[in-house]
Order: sequence, then C-alpha cells, then structure tokens
Amino acid sequence: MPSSAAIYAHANLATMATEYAGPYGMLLDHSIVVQDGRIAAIVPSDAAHSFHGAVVHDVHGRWITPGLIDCHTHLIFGGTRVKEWEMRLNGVSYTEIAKQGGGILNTVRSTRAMSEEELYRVSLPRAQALTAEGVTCLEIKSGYGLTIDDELKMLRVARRLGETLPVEISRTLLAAHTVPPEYVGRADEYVDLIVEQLIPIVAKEHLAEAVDVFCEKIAFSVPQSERIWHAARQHGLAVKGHVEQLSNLHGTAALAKYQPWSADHLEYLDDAGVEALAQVGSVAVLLTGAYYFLREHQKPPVEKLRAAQVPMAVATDFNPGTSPFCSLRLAMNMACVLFGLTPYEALAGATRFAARALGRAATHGTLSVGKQADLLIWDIDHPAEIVCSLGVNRIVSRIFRGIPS
Ligand code: DI6
Ligand code: FE
Repeated sequence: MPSSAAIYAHANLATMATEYAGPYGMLLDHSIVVQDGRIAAIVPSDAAHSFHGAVVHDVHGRWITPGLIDCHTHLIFGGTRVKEWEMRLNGVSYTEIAKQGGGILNTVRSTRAMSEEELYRVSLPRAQALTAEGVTCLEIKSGYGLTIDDELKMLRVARRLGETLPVEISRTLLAAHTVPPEYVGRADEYVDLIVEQLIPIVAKEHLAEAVDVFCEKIAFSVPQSERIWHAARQHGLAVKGHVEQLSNLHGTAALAKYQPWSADHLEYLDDAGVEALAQVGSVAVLLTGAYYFLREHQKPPVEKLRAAQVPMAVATDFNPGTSPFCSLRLAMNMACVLFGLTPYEALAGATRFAARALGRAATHGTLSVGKQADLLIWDIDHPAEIVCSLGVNRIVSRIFRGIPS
C-alpha cells in the first residue's frame, strides 16, 4: 500500500450509512483506511494490520462521523439588520418591513456597495465559523446583488472561499430572491433578465450548480418561479426552491415537476405538497433558525414527511434577516427541540440527506468505501452529543479530502 495511506484505528464509527443496521449506522472498534482523499476501506480494528505501509493513527475509541454539510446558507452579505430586529420586537412584521423597502432589499443595498474583496473579507470569518464546528461541505447562495454584475460578484466570492478554505462549496444562483428596486412593478421583466441573460452566463462560466427561487407573495409567483426553474434545467443546472415559508402558494408541487435537489423551508406545506416530494424523491430542507428567529408558530409537517419517507435535511439558512445563526449544530439542536426530530434524524439531516440535497449522495455524507474522506473525530461518548450540547467544541481532528485541516 503506498505511503499516502492513513489508518484511523480503534474508532467507533457513526457511518450514517444504511448498509450498517441501526441508527447512526454504528460500527464499534473499527478502522478507516484513507488513501488519495477517499475512504479506501472500513474494517474491524484487528484487521487493520494487513494494510502495510500505512500511517496508523490510534483514535483510542473516539467517535468518527462524516463531515457536516450545511446545504442552505446565504452567508455572503454586507451590513447587518439589527435595527429591523428591534422593529420586529416592537411588533412590526417581517413582511411589513419587506413591503417598506427593508428586509432583503436593505441587505442588497449594503452588498452592492461592497467590492468583491470587501465582500470576501466579511464573509471569510463566517465560513470559518462553520468549518471550525465540523462543516466540510457548504452551500452558498447569491441573492443580495440582484443585478447581473452583483450576482456574479457574489458567486465569485463564494468560489474564492472554496479555493482558500478547507471546505467544498456548492454555489447556487438566487437572483430571484426579491424584485430589485429597478424593476418594481415589472417583476416579469426581471424574470426575463434572469432567464435570458443571467442563467446562460452562470451556466457557461460554471459559477453555480443550482438555481433557487423565493416563491412567495412578497417575492415571485408560482408561474414566475416555474419559468426560472425551467430555464435552469434547460441549461443543465439543478433547481431548488424557498417554498411554503410564509404562506402556502403550492410552490412545492410546482417545483417537483423539475426534479429538484430539494424543497426548502416548507412551514406551510400541505398534504399534496408532501405527496409531490415523496413522488419525486427530493429532500425536504428544514430551516429551524428562520422559524425560531421570526417567532413563527406554523411548523413544517415533520410527521407527515417522515410517514411519507421524504428525506429531511437540516441547514442553518444563515442570513442577516431571518436566521443570523452561523452554527449548524444549533440548527440541528433546534430541529430536535422545536420540530421533534430525533438526534439521529438531525445528524442524518446534516450529513447523508444534506449531501443528497446538494446532488452529492454518491460522494459525500456517509462513511462509505469510495466516498470522499471528509471525517470528523470527536471526543464524545455517543453521537447524539453532537446534537444535544452546544458551546464546547469536541472535535479532536477534522479531515478534509483525506488531509487533517
Ligand atoms: N427566506 C428567508 O428566510 C431568507 N430568504 C428567503 O427567501 C431571508 C433573507 C433575508 O431576510 O435577508
Ligand atoms: Fe434561505
């Protein structure tokens, strides 16, 4: 075996893979062999000596999980929205603030005013906060530029974060986040711009893998959203949607026609929407931070999603307005406390199903032979601790593409 191989021996594994029975896909006292950035073998510890020439790291019974995956963030933005938070605590609603030109448009103004370099500098510590708590794969959306140049600027910043940090970044075009001020009363013309100009450029320059739409009364209608999803698919891009967050527009059922990677938020999802997701096999992404921070009362239909066997992912939705929380473990904890997921479901939602929500089920999200070697070694007694307790970082080692980082 070439010397590039490393063995993490005497570990307890939460593989999160279905090939091993039981919650967490647990394997006690096993070894993982890593070679050329991939998982080359998973064997009982007493069989690891047969891999001659590999560097052996004794893990001493600690737990290894797949790297965490945050499959929905808006972490590139300028400015803050603390004043709007104060307004909301004084009784003004998020929708009302948006109608008055605040909300997303507030952040659009600050983001447009920043150079690419400045935007990179303010976004870097946010991405680092996620990598420090174990995130090895991260989705980042545009959506605070809303001009061709400013949307491309955001996507280039996302690309640079992936080039400079030990994290894989999946970029998503969210030009349809809200109608920009230049197009008020002419939303269809802005959709024309996205469909005819922005999507073709982004596809040609490989600046995004997917296209997202905020399908909501204060943003884009179902027919407008469908034009965008259709164009994205025509250009070979994946699709996803912010659907049924603040009201039920039946956006999920419309989205399901385009084989989406995921449908996100879903607080107001109805039975037909659950059925549509089950039929198409897409992931339901639960965003606990926004539910909590907006003090929503309507919860996504978790029991119905579970009964219909719709895979559920959990993500931060990190953004300045509705989810200013840059912690995936916090989102997982809230998924259990507020939405009733089990700790196992929450961890699966930030590994196996988050990988699927980013089109990476074949390569990421579980400890499986052949997958990318993104691993976390934890000083814990049980994997549920990753979800239960916050504030103390229990990661002993973080391995990204086979390299400790
Ligand atoms: N739904 C959300 O919760 C975020 N985007 C979206 O479509 C909010 C983004 C913001 O308020 O800045
Ligand atoms: Fe979002």
